[in-house]
Amino acid sequence: MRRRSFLQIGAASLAACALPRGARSTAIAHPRPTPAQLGWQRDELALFLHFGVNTFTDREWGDGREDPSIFAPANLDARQWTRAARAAGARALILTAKHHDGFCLWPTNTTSHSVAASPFRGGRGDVVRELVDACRADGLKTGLYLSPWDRNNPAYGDSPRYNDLYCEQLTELLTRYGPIAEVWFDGANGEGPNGKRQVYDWPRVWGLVRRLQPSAVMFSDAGPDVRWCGNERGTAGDPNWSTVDPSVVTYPGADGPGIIASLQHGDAAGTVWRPAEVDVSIRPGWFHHSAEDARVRSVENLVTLYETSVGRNGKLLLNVPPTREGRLHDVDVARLSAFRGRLDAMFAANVAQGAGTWRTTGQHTAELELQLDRPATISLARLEEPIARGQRVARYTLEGALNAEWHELSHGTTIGYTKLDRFPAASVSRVRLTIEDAVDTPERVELRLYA
Ligand code: FUL
Repeated sequence: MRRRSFLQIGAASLAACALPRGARSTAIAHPRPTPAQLGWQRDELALFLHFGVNTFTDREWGDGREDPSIFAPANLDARQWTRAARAAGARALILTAKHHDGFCLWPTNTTSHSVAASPFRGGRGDVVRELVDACRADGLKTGLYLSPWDRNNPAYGDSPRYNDLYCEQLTELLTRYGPIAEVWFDGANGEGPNGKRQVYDWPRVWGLVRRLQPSAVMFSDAGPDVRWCGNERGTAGDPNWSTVDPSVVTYPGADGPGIIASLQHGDAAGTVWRPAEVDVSIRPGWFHHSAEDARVRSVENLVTLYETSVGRNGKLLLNVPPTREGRLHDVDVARLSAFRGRLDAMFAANVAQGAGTWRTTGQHTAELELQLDRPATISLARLEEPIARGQRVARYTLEGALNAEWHELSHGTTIGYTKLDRFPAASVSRVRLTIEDAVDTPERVELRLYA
């Protein structure tokens, strides 16, 4: 289910993301990530777990009228989820504690529409607790998705009353379970069971999370810490700045062409650091449907997702939905570990060994030249900026030479945390990276080269 149609990004909106003149002054203090944002980005991959009554009705969006008695995972094993996540090299898991249908996977005091009214563990179950415990046992971070849109709760649309209830739910989730690394605010929004539309109090919600879990990052279209990448197809924009103009997307669910462009590309002159999270499912749907068991993404497809998310300065949030059993499907589990195997093989042998020479050639330009130990055939480059000091590079060219003559391997716009460039295999003994434009004096870029 798509929450909005993806708007074609035309030349006009791309132009809006180009480097504006005003961004060129070194007097501007460019934003930098907080330690939490930095840790979030360095994790590279997290798994998303869509699980709830939809798993049992075979739907993508429940309408809130589901009977809690249908929630009956027979063999729920959160350690199976976390082991699969580890095998995939993921560092965090984010669970839909409540999806749009309003069914709560923890025994909340705010509504009877929860696991407490289900047969799961005899009505004494708590899926959030089981996830948190499993994550702790396997050294992973926990994240929680709490849908703002609630199609079950009668208070929804009665704005102040529902805002209180939503904050109470958040308070339960953020005080009962120890450290929570990420809180996920979905932008999908519709009417409540009473036909009313809700007016959210986002400043209150964000303030509450900050107070209860100061080290957590908050995701939404409007951040405040990490932003939606603007589509659910697994591709961050190119360019993709981690800096944004906060006046463009001000609340989750805002829509419009300028908004999608801003989510996809960020803004070179942006005044806040708000990197892009790329949420995408391993299957056509977000929830498990056995009819889709043969439609799990291939390893090649997952590698492509990695390249268009992490490889474009984003973070990959890959959804792998538990089945009615309460376990990840064998096909998905096998695909996850094969995916990691493929990535490990891809990055096993960096031929760019030895020190290169980095030269700043102007206020916004620089050059890195590497002499390889011996000639090598390469087809993949991994570029990394030291983003703890911000994101600076706006345009670059990568060239290689075997003898005297240089030829272009790739060129690009932003780099940020990581930029991955694939190009036709080329034999080289020297490689040169030219930074042609930057929003500030470029810092040394790390360059790795692979076959
Ligand atoms: C969307 C929701 O409507 C989908 O069901 C899913 O949760 C996805 C991650 O976000 O907005």
